[in-house]
Amino acid sequence: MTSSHLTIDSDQQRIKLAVLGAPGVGKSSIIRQFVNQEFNAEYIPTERKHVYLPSVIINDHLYELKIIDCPYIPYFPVNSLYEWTDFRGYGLRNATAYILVYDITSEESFQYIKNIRDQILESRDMHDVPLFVVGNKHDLSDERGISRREVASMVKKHWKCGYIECSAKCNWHVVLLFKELMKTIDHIDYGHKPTSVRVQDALRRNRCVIL
Ligand SMILES: Nc1nc2c(ncn2[C@@H]2O[C@H](COP(=O)(O)OP(=O)(O)OP(=O)(O)O)[C@@H](O)[C@H]2O)c(=O)[nH]1
Ligand SMILES: [Mg+2]
Repeated sequence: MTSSHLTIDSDQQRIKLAVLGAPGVGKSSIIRQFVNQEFNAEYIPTERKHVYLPSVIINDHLYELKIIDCPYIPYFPVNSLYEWTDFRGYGLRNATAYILVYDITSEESFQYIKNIRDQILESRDMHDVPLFVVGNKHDLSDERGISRREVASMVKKHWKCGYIECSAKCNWHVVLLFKELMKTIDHIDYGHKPTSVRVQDALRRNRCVIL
């Protein structure tokens, strides 16, 4: 008889992931491929916020994800007033992590995430808030608009962010990108915090009863 030795932390973590990028780069497609294993070739621009709530296990820790897929935002809300007036209810300013998606065939879409990153960094404390850059539409590599090496070196060396190319269409590296991001988040959560801090975190979240 086989048995699973997986032990899951009872202190389940809720993680809010905001997926941002220029129109049509494949944000919704990546999320739907990850959550529902489906792909639609027809382009239907996202017109209102969608929330996806998959759970994942990484390093034996259970995380409840809240993935935010929102309509294209022309700029990141630099303060909560802007968030309230222009992007009400998107909840972008307090995300646990950001996935910045560009289309590898479009240099313009990379420029968009460059600007959004600058705006995010200027407007909120990004300590322990990972940014992950994703070059989508890898199946269209022949039409690549911007050098992979250039982007990868800038993102990894200078931005100090994770970088991955994927194809939502072919379901290539989609799971890997979430896995890599969750590894980073798990490391932040468990990797360098002493136990006492973790216990205090749990207490603050009211998830721990002292007996
Ligand atoms: N070839 C190819 N097409 C893709 C891929 N991912 C998405 N697409 C197509 O690109 C178009 C836009 O995809 P969406 O997922 O709607 O893009 P989006 O970023 O959510 O767009 P907005 O909601 O308007 O911001 C659709 O026609 C998709 O079928 C991919 O990996 N390869
Ligand atoms: Mg969309």
